[in-house]
Amino acid sequence: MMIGEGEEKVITLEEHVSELDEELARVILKIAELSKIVRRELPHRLGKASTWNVSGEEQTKIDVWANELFTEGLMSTGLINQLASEETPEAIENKEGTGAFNITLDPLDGSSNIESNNLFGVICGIYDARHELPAMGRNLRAALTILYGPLTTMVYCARKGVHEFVKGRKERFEDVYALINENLKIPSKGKVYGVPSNREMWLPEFRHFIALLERENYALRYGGSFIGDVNQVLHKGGFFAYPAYLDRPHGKLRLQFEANPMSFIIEGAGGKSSVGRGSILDVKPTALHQRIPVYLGSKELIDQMETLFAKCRDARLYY
Ligand code: AHM
Ligand code: MG
Repeated sequence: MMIGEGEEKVITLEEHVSELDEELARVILKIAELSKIVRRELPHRLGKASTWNVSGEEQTKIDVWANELFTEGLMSTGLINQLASEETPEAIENKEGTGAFNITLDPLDGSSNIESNNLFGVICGIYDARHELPAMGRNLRAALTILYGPLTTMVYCARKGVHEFVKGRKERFEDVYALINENLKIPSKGKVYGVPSNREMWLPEFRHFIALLERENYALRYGGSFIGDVNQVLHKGGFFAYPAYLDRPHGKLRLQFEANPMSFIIEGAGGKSSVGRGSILDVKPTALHQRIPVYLGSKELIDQMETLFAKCRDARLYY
């Protein structure tokens, strides 16, 4: 359901999450608050940090600062038992052992897009504390993404549909996330696809599948921002992949920080995720920062892709 311009009633994120368990609602609201601080601070913190994260990627100043902000902000709630961030090698533990949740955090995914003012955002996974990190995506209690684009939007899924909010929908709600889409459902086929470059390193079956999409006039829309690229698939239907490559069989994206929360949202909206054969959410993790090939989107397309892959014995297709 799209909330129309003429509607009088604005439903805030705070009102919407009041249906959830109170502690879970508090964590989601805390992340929303922190995301607004990052939005405000962005223009003041441009530039490279001259440091590298655990995956060997150069960090921006805002990567480092946002990571500290989110980590301190979330741990200070007393609701978090373990917090793992894409930006730090190990998970942080709550010494009191009081927290109800374990959190995975990508505080600024796609931050290499900042320089050119393209899309990036926050990705968060929330597990009950009994699921120690690294955890299986199927055990997620909730996941959310925040997209810093022309609009600042937030999508959350807590096992009861996928809902989208925008910051500043009306003047008197300038600093508030307000509902714009409730129970988003991803179209079963779709219109767009997004895949990264370096085609000569794609596996032959993947190349074949993309050729099929191109023959059916799917439009290529790839911005190098996982949240942005998947958000358009969520709205328009279609396909996104960061696939296995001949020289990088695990692709680029990280299971805990990127693939699991996004797959949870896509599946929550009636789409599918895949690791080549079967859902990403069923992958048993082996390491906190492990990478994994990611295929997700409209149900029909993922089914079609898996059928094609199944005809081939190449183990690299199956992670
Ligand atoms: P990051 O976590 O270092 O920002 O990297 C993840 C980003 C994703 O948002 C995006 O899907 C991917 O990297 C793009 O990679 P590429 O530049 O290889 O297309
Ligand atoms: Mg990332």
